[in-house]
Amino acid sequence: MNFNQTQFLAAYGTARQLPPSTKPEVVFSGRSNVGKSSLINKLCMRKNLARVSGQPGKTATINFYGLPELHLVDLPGYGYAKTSFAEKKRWAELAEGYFAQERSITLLVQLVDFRHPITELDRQMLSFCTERGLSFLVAETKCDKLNKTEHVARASALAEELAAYSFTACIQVSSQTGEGMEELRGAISAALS
Ligand SMILES: Nc1nc2c(ncn2[C@@H]2O[C@H](COP(=O)(O)OP(=O)(O)OP(=O)(O)O)[C@@H](O)[C@H]2O)c(=O)[nH]1
Ligand SMILES: [Mg+2]
Repeated sequence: MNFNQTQFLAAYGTARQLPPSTKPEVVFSGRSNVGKSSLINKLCMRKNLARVSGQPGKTATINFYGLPELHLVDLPGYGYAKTSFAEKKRWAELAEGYFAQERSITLLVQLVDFRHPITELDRQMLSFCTERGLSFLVAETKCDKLNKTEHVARASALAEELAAYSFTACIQVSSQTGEGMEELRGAISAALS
């Protein structure tokens, strides 16, 4: 699959606007600022395909990116503390609206920050994926930010935090160094076949 041919397709501000699935969808979910947009850029070997920002809550729409074989779906991030009630409602409408539809979700990539314990909202999302029987994998982001000792400690702690959920793979990734990208591309290709 030629990930570098990915093109931006559209941004949707409400779930109602979403067109029916026309291709298998690979969905990226995770809390605000965890690195979803950065991961999509690195995965596709592109600098500015998805908007990245140090300010959480950058992606406030559901963004679709197209490859010949599939669509990549960038969901807005959840759980940013300073988000207003109205914005939280908007997130819920978008994300819940997306999952309430009959969509051909081939794979969900759940991003969690490698450095920190998973949050309550991460757990809710992981439970949702597990209960719904979605095929999903966990991408542990920003793994470049830890030294070797911290890395080992977090890897085993995170394995315990994630033990209750039925994901198919767990991949340490970095959008800085590119770590884990080949594995992630392989998992996406495998999910399609
Ligand atoms: N060091 C490091 N920084 C990263 C990595 N991934 C993302 N970042 C940084 O984290 C910040 C947020 O990244 P985004 O990709 O915008 O995060 P997002 O999940 O799309 O955020 P929302 O759109 O708000 O939901 C940016 O400053 C990125 O440069 C990574 O793997 N390593
Ligand atoms: Mg984003």
